[in-house]
Amino acid sequence: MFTKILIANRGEIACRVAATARRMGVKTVAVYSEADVDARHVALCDESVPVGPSAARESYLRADKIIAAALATGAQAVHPGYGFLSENAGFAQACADAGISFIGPPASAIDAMGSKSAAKTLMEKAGVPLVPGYHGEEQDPDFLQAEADRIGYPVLLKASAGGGGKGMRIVESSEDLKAALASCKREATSSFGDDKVLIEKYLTRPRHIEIQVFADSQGNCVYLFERDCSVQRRHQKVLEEAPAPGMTEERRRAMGEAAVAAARAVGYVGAGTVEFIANQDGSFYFMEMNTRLQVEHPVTEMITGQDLVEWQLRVASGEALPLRQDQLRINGHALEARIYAENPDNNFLPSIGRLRHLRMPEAVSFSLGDNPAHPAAVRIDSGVRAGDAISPFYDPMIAKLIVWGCDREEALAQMASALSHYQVVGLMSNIAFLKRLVESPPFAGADLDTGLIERNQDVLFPAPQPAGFDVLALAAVALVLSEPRYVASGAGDPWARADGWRMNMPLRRRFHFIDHASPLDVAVSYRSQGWLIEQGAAAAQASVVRHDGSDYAIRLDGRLVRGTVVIDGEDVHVFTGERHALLRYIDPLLHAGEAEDEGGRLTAPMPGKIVAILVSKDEAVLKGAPLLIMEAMKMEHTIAAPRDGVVQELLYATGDQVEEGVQLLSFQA
Ligand code: MV4
Repeated sequence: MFTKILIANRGEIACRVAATARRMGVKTVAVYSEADVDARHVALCDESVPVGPSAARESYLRADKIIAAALATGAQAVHPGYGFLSENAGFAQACADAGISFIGPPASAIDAMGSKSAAKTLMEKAGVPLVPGYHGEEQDPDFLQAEADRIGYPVLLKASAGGGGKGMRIVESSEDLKAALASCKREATSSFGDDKVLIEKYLTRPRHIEIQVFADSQGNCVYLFERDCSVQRRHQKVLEEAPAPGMTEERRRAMGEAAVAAARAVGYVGAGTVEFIANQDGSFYFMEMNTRLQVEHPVTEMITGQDLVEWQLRVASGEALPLRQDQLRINGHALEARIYAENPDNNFLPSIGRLRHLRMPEAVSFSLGDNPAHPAAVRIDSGVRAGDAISPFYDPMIAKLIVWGCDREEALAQMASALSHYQVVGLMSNIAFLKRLVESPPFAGADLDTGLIERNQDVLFPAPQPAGFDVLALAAVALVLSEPRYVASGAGDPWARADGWRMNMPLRRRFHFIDHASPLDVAVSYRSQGWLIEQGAAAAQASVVRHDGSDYAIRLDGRLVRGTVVIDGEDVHVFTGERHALLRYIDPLLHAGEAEDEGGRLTAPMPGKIVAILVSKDEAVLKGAPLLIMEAMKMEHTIAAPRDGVVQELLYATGDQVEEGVQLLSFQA
């Protein structure tokens, strides 16, 4: 076994590899770009080497720098992870030439699977089923039309050099073929510099089912069963599971043996995935082979009880596969959801930012748990921690959430529950979308195909629901309790009392929220034991049962309501398990103050009494920090810092009456 490996990657897969290496007593070397100086994968490795600027092209994709780092640190092997250099035959060869083991297949196997039509020819020879079609050299339009007529419509034209859905045309009938062919060839030329196309029978409701294979350098090759990755959006996988729903033992063996034949045909060594496209009736055809470990490998680990990274290290160091085919079994069901920093309501645009608040369900990381017979119910593989940034430089995946259950139903319930307990503040995420997806009738009922998301837009992208009373009550209570006079309580200061004690009760305050562009007002009246909360026609007596950081349990007229409230500037996030509501908290006087703040003068917006001064002279405050509280007409109004700055002079004291328009304090930005 190696004593030291270099991990030529970042993020969750780099952390994933580091975790197994550590468990096996293998030292690790991280590489990192400028953006990743403080990244989790660097912290998890024993050593680290900088490899250049943030842009991947100048760092993680620089084979020369990665190999130099391996040589400089004495690493015997390089793990490429996925993406970046993982399927780069030139890199695999350069490692071999430098005397470093590439933890992956030989360069020749990567090359053989790189070209679509060449791979098809190889697979055909190996007896691997192909979609009925034509993938030869002859490109004469009349000939191709005759081939399409023979195959039967609809057919799919695919650019031979293409991939990922680019350069594809569905043709419904013979009359449309020539025009589609010309357009497909134009796109193939401009995108890939090669106008060669192939024709396939078009499968109307296909499933994406892939087989995990593993080969060693001694001629052994096994399959570790299948994963169903049909739930995709624009060729990006969203949910993956193992085993595939509806798979029969007979079909599983046929697909597994076809995948092993595919791997053997290219002299494969290491972890690989053979992708098939399957009809609803179960018939399946080879699509392509991914010559690396895949993002979704954990679902296979959970159902087989095997650590695939451990297998990779063993195989790369020359050992035989740990198990034979007849020793491999499927245990239970696993699902993986990819948690992304993106906005599902805006075309899944990546959402860049910092993870200002991150709460995860109880889970193991990068492992199967302690009991191989009963794997961990929840596993999270992530490359980021609370406070880390999702930058524009790399893939915006936050984490992979993996669950295991005795059967699919149990796994689905685990997934829904885990997603409910996953809280992210600071950027948009797809968590709510994933929850709707796993609970949607077609997914829950395993009615899977690659068009599932497209076809179920109404269920998956519902109109936003306005925040309910409980959510607004939690937000209002959290805002009251987060005010400095409650937090920084001083003995003898009546304003520090959380029980709502007031000299002239009752005091009624109004909170203005905006929820999906609709204003919502909540009135809070102080009572001896808590508050009366009113919103629209609803009202309830509220009291605090528990308050621990951002977690609240409040009683609303005898009902216990729990939630997490994260106040992030004017954004108030309320997590109740059921949902994540984002309310914009509007302090009208904060905004009035902005308008009335000229040259550091902060003026009273109305006549009233100063009831609390929350800052002292020379204190530095951040924009939006409450400076003092006025009371006018039995309502409290907070005067907040218009920007980051320093309090210079306090011009009034607690208890003073002030006229409208007088300067309250001076403030230096
Ligand atoms: C197909 C197909 C239907 N029939 N081939 C899309 C990307 C490329 N790698 C293969 N793709 C497809 N090929 C035939 N003959 C439907 C797709 C397809 C798809 C395949 C797998 C996963 C998701 C997909 C989403 C849309 C289309």
